[in-house]
Amino acid sequence: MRKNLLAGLAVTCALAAPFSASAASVTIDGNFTDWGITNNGTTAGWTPKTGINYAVEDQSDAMSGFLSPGWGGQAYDAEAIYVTWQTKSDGKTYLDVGVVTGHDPSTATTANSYGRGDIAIDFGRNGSWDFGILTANRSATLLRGDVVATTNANWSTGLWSSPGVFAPEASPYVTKVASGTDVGNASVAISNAFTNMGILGGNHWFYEVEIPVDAFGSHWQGMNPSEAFSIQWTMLCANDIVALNVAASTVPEPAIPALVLAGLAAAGLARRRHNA
Ligand SMILES: [Ca+2]
Ligand SMILES: [Ca+2]
Ligand SMILES: [Ca+2]
Ligand SMILES: [Ca+2]
Repeated sequence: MRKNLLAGLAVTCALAAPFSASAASVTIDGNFTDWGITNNGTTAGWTPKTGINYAVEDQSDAMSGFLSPGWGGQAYDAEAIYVTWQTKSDGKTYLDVGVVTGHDPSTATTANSYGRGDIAIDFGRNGSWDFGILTANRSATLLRGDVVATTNANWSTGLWSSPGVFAPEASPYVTKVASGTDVGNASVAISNAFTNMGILGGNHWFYEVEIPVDAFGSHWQGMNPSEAFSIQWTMLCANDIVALNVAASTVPEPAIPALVLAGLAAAGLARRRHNA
């Protein structure tokens, strides 16, 4: 009987495997329509497809341009971040990240303007930033698309020590990778400017990034992260930050529980019939 039950589960799991591969399949091309995001001038346009973790913080030039922790209005508005992961036909799992911002990616870093920052990931959510994914070349060897293993000392930080408090020497907000160990290669695409995103107006840009999870070592086991993580993006002043906390298993995989339950029910039914 027990053998039959296990055999039933094995069949069920085999059936379930293809469904667990992906909460959402996206292509890294700078186009956000595959995420279910729509620039149709509505608040609902920010909402992605089911199974994608996301946070939206769309702001405008109102409130004297205050964005928290800094100022700058739409030109420094970090607006939304999206996260999902998928296992592709090559058998490898990839973490996919999307960011929408009002900050022009081509903004130069000068006396009073600040360029784009990198994506930062803190596995374990313990305040230690473990990886950066580079959106631009940062040194002779740390280049756009590199996945870099870091400690907090490897990161540059912003202008603010807390919301509204200008204190660059005491800023806790990580912005770009300055040094660290290159552990992998991500795909990075950045869109051209687009409009009609949400209801607050302005120009917007979309960053689309895909990271092979083997770069994360023990922080990722098989198809899912082995621990909760924080992920964020900002620009080099950190005037505004979009961040998301992701639980170790937050991507809905309804096909698995349903099929496992069906398998258990079938196994139970078989056992009752056998006993009868
Ligand atoms: Ca895309
Ligand atoms: Ca905005
Ligand atoms: Ca914002
Ligand atoms: Ca950490």
